Amino acid sequence: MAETRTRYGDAVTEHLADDRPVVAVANRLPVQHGDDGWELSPGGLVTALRPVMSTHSGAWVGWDGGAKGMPATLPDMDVRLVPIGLSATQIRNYYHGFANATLWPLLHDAIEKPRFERAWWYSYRDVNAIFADRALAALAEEPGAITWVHDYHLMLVPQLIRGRRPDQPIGFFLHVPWPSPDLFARLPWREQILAGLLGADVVSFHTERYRSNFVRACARLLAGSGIEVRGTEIMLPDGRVVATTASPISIDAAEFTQNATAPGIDADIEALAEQFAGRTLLLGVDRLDYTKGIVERLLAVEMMLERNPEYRTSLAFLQIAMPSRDNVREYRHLRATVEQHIGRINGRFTEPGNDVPVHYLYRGLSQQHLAAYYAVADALLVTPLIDGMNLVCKEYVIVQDARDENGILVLSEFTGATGELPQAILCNPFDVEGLSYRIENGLGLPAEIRRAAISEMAAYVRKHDVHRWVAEQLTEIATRGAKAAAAAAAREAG
Ligand code: ADQ
Repeated sequence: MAETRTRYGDAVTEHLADDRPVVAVANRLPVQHGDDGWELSPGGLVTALRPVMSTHSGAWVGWDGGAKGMPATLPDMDVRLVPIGLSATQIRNYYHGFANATLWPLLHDAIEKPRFERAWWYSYRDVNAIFADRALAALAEEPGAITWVHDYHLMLVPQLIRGRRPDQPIGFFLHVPWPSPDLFARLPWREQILAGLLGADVVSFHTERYRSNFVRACARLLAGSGIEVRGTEIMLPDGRVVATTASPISIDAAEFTQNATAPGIDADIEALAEQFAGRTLLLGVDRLDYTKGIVERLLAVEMMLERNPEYRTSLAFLQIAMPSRDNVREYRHLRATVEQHIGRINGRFTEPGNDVPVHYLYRGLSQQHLAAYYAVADALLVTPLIDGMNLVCKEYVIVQDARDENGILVLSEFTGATGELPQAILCNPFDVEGLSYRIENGLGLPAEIRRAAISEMAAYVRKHDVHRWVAEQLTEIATRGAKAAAAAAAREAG
């Protein structure tokens, strides 16, 4: 771990303008109990925040997930853990309800119908107030700290902190898309959510489109409240200015490169190469979520098998699905649907005496195991119907490049990542037949072209890695916070 700290430390200080403490506020605390005791949990947000937490002091405020006996600080880091316990009713109403069955589908273009329940909203308000109280208590112990609030679970927190700490630098980052104002307008509590976010000095999104959707929602739904939009800034009636930015998140490219070349991975790769020997391997890696286009991907593979009988023995598709939110009915339904499709496809196309064409793992894997799968896959199919960013595609190009491979990345145009990785084979997953042809055509590209695309995408991801994202975010929050405090002091004096 000491070695890890040095690596992150070098990478972060290279970018970082200041080293003030950070109080991060996110739905979940980033630790879990593993075989060797408490460890950092996997997942996009933890990966993103880990570098800053290894070089900054501060605190992380989040739900303990019901875990008992959690350590007081992050393993090997100078960051206090501030655990919040939630009742069974709060978990049902705030988390499974408002966060995952109202906001998640609404913010993902309502591809599943959002459910609106007043009891869920009241619980969301209450739980956001608890998070804000705990963040304020943590801030009292961290003079000069920056507050960094994350994601759709906590959109009221910036305003709740602002009300009690007018001079506090506050940033908010949304990890999911922001839909068009027409869609967002369906939310019965839309003004409250917008006002909650406008408590921050900086509200950030992955892409320019989400940012501009948000600003347009403010202009339209808060018209008459005295706000004024000027470019990317929103002027509030009390004189405060809220900046909005587009800041695509990324991965720790150095860490994935290291995973791809670590001792031990060769044995994993060899085992997989043997398992899929003589077959072209297509791979999907996702949380099992209806936004990820897993069904469309399966149907596209089915069409390929239908059109090309030789593929039935020469091609394999492996879907690795991480269990997710199985307390929400849409997710249980999705799992059943995915497993039905897999059963049907294998039933139709497994040739006697041969392996099945579709392989399926329903579990989380270690980063190193995942790297081995990325290394051997001839194609990664990233086909979300909508996805704020998507980190899996960035992980794949880094591992492929580190292993000098020439796999293809088939990437949905409805991911945030699409704007950053134009060398991918872009696809529209709603057009399942078109998707099946895109995959086929991609597999037919000459090796040098595929290799060049991987290498260009990897170079981009290495340059725009998560360390740079963290540094830019914190610098922006600190700068904007200082400006706001100076403006407030001037208003008071004058
Ligand atoms: P997610 O929807 O969770 O994140 P994604 O960005 O793809 O989606 O990140 C998933 C992470 O989980 C990746 O790091 C991946 O390696 C890991 N993972 C997936 N399947 C796994 C498995 N079976 N075992 C182990 N690890 C697995 C949300 C938004 C995204 C946004 C991120 C970060 O929905 O759009 O990119 O936050 O902001």
